[in-house]
Amino acid sequence: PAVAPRVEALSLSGLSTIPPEYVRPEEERRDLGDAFEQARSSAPLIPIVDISAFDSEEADSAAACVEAVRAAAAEWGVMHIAGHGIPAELLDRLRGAGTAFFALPIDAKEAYANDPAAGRLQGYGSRLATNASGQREWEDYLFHLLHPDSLADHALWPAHPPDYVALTRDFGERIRRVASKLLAILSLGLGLPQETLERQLQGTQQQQADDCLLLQLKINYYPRCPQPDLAIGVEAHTDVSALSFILHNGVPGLQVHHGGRWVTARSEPGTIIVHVGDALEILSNGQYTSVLHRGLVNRQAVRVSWVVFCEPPPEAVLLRPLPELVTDEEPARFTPRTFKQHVECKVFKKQQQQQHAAAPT
Ligand code: AKG
Repeated sequence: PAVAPRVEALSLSGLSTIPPEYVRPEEERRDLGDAFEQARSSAPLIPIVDISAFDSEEADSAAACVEAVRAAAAEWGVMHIAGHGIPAELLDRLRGAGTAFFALPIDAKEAYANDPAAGRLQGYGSRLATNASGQREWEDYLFHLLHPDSLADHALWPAHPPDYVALTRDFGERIRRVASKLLAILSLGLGLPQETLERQLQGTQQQQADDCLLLQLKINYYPRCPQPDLAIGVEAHTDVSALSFILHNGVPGLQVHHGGRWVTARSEPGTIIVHVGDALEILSNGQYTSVLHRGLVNRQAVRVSWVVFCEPPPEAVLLRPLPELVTDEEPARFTPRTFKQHVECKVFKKQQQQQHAAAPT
């Protein structure tokens, strides 16, 4: 298969001008820039919520936690969560394992190369231009299913470093529990019983041996970029997931769209960033906001981020606004669709827009 050039190789070649396929359209370039510079600008701060308060004996603390998560999910669609219960040491070791994989020579990483054109999405990759205008993103990544363990293909997970599999599997199980807790809090935030959202996302088949919520891991590796005002690491998008969880190596780059401007996420040690994705926006009939976000690059430091997408099963569940939330005043804002249909429709719409943008007028 045609192997995409690795952005890491380009960056290491010491080039001072990036190849034209990485140069974003002029309209998008207007507000791009070096992530370190953008991080210095004053901007409102993404809310930080301590979810350990949900387990408090005091009803007031638990209620305040529900309200804080609800407000962040509604007004921002993103929050830093503290009190998630995943030991800082495990998070550090997980980051160490991913960093050690990316520290391998490119040739060694190629042993894990994916091949999206052949339908093999899991593995080491770089985004090939799928659009008519042909732009690429300034990042390489490693992508694989994380949970349930019974569906994970550990042969596709890095064998180096040797603790990658055990650490990553442990992290997956713990993030799964955090997802359940957040879905319970978010259900209460909608004024519904706490099991509502998870039950809806899992589907109604009770007899399944496996968990129906899937977790996918994407480790993003953003090399240094000599022209960060022309390139982008990950272009602006909302996630198709129900929730996404993000860790990073402390280098700025993630920006979320809020109040008509881009806000750069700060490093809040010990917290995990959580995004509301499209699936939750649909179930909540728009009460929770699927946050538009993007990844910027910079001149001085490699950025690495770990994103876990928590998704419903592709076809077994119909995503639609919860009937309790649909009223005469608040009619359904979304038509029913499976997760798979939602993803396909989104990709199709984007291709159409890009073809339209690239077509001669
Ligand atoms: C993605 O991989 O979909 C992202 O949005 C990455 C965000 C980040 O690197 O912080």
